[in-house]
Amino acid sequence: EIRVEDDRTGLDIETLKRAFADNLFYIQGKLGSMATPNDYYMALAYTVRDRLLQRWLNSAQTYLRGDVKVVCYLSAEFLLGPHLGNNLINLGIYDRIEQAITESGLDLQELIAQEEEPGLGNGGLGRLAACYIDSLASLEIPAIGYGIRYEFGIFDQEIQDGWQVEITDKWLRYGNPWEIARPEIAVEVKLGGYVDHYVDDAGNYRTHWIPDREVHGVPYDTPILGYRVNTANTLRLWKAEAPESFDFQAFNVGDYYGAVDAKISSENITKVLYPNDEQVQGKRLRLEQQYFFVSCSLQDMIRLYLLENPNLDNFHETFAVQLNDTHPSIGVPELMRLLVDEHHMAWEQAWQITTHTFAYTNHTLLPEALEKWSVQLFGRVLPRHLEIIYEINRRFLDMVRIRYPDNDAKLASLSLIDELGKKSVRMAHLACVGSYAINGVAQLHTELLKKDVLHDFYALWPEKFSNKTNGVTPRRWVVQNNPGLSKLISRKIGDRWITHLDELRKLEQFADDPQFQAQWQQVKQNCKHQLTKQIKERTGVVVDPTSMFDIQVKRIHEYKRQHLNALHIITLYNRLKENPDLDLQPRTFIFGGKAAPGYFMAKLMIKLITSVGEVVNNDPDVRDRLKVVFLPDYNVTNSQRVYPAADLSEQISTAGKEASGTGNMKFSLNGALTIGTLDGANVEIREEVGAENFFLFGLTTPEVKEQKANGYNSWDVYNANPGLKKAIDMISCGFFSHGDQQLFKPLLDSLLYDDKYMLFADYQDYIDCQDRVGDAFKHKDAWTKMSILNTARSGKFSSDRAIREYCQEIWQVEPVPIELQE
Ligand code: 26Y
Repeated sequence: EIRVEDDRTGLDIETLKRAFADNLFYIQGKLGSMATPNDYYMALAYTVRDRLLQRWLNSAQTYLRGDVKVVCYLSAEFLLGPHLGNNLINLGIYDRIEQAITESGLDLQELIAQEEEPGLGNGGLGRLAACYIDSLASLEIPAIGYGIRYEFGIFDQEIQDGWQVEITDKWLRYGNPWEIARPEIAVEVKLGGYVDHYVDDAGNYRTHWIPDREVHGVPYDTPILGYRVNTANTLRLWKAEAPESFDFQAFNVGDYYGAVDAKISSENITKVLYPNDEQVQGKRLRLEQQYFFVSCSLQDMIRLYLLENPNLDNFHETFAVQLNDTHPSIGVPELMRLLVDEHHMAWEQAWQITTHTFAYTNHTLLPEALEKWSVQLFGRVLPRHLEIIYEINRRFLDMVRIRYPDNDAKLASLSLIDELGKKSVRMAHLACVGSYAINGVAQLHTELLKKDVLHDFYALWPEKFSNKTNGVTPRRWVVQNNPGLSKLISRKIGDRWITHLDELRKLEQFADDPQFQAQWQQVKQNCKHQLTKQIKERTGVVVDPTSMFDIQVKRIHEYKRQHLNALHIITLYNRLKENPDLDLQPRTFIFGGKAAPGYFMAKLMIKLITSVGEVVNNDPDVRDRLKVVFLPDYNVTNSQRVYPAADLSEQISTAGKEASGTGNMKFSLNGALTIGTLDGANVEIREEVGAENFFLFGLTTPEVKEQKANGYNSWDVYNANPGLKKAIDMISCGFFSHGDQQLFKPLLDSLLYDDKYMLFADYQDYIDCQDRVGDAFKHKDAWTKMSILNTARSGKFSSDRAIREYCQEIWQVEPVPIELQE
């Protein structure tokens, strides 16, 4: 019997080659002779997508029909990174596809490199959402990711004359083979207008919201395949469209342009991702974005629920809705509105359901990142929601009054409305009141939430609070990005570590084994070679792959203190100039990261780094021992070669400022040692890998507080520390700016006369610690042992572990394996 494998599902090499050729011809409409690399990429992407559709449809059907609880992860950001390589790995067909592509006369790596990554996020919070949906699928948990299909994601960064320049991210330009639009289940979202209250014929109080604008939300679905399982969950991103292609009424009275204008204004809602993280701007369009995607998502859940249930009474038993920070917290009054106004449920019952549906993750301690909306703006965009928030607040404060009689200060500090200054809605308070669970993202962060930022809520409801330390997916961050290391590990301990990352502990026994150490060093060296090549291609700078790769990649922020790192470079430079014979470990300092376009100080930090680089890299006295590289356009794709190549990971934020950090975990997993403060998850990384395998420096959170209380004065520190003074004076006198003494003045003034983030307080300890790092790096075997132990002991930082904790302790959901019937 001849078995003809289906072109769209078959996995043998011949079928894969034929499917690839078919897609090139029938989907891209190209012959091999005219195909571009992108055509080949698209043909391959469709070949792979075909092979996961069965899993995707079976998963969706199982969830719909079965009596299962589904996690809905609501996030304004999903920083996914490219899909192709990841899907090949999760499907387990990487090698076969590689062979099929090679036999077709092409290079798989080149095709993979064609994919424009969906950069639908800023940084940590968005990337965390991407790791979490990977783990949810890999753990076979029924889940839907809900978010926004931004037409333009995070901007592309170029460096011109040492400054950041922003370029529009046109990621959809050549089409997106991974998404499927579902216009048949589009929903309507209202905006603006006013509210009517009336009594209906049966004597019920009813509310009617008369909006002044309506937009359609069209879902675009992307499959999220788990690792070597049949589960393929859905990421459902909403695009805003005008309700009609244009407004016929306006058209008929002759206002064609007016009609098209209305269409443009509707579609504006999902045009572009706001590129600032941890700095609220309070823009109307941003509020519209948040409401738009949350309303679409909740309406979608209700639609799905009513397919199988007669009413909404047990909605919360089917859906656990996680709020990724306060960005989707408008969901609390929106679910109340849908239940009470649209489905005519009593307030008390609706509140019961709402407060058993939502759970809230906080991601920040910075006051400037806590969302507040002016009551005035809020009322204009969401008049009904403002009423509902006032009613939630009234009932909430009645409860507070019983708990704290005659305590106006308590009422003011807990209220959902900030009455000081410009009246505003506090979104974190709304999220706390509307959720049954509240969590921070690292132990220290959760403690600080309980003690400071959300202290009053903790006193009210201690049982709602818990910690869920962040994690990252080992599939992308080790298997995909570091194949050399993955193969070495699997040869030693098998490959169960990919889904049970704690098994990396089994590497501990080889940490002293000279042969294993040599192999480990070889892998690291290969990765450094590859990054060296990429640095040359992308910046023109030639670096020495045997030097220590000292790397800081993350968004540019004052609290993350990239400028402290720069002060260390200047200090080393000065030492070498003073003493050319100094026995100094050669180092390559690598930076990467974007600054929010409106964050002047962050942009100046980039200019400082590139300016220091220009001097250092071109000075023949130090050239062979120090190099400074600013890698432009740091994103998921460009990070791929970075983590595997690192010797040293810079995690140097002011203690008490970084909620968790996740880059720190990616570095440690890939065998980099960390130099870091006791901040965020650094604390737990150090606990896991052992204090002897971690370079600790800097003030602790209580010490920072104490110094500030005792009148910390950076000017005095500057005058008392000659090394620091010299570094600062050089910047100030124009040594790095062709004599321009004005250029860096704003940055220097902020350090000399305020130093909010305590750079000067930590300077000397940082320098001393870096000296220990330099000494340690000279002893190759001891360093390699520490590197192995970092990897071996980082299993805790898998997003699988984090997601298991969310499932058990917050969502109460269980795995639902998917059958793969043909
Ligand atoms: C409100 C708006 C301006 C805003 C937009 C984005 C506010 C904050 C953000 C993003 C915050 C963010 O990325 N926070 C990071 O979350 C990571 C995942 O939990 C943490 O590891 C990291 O410490 C934290 O800074």
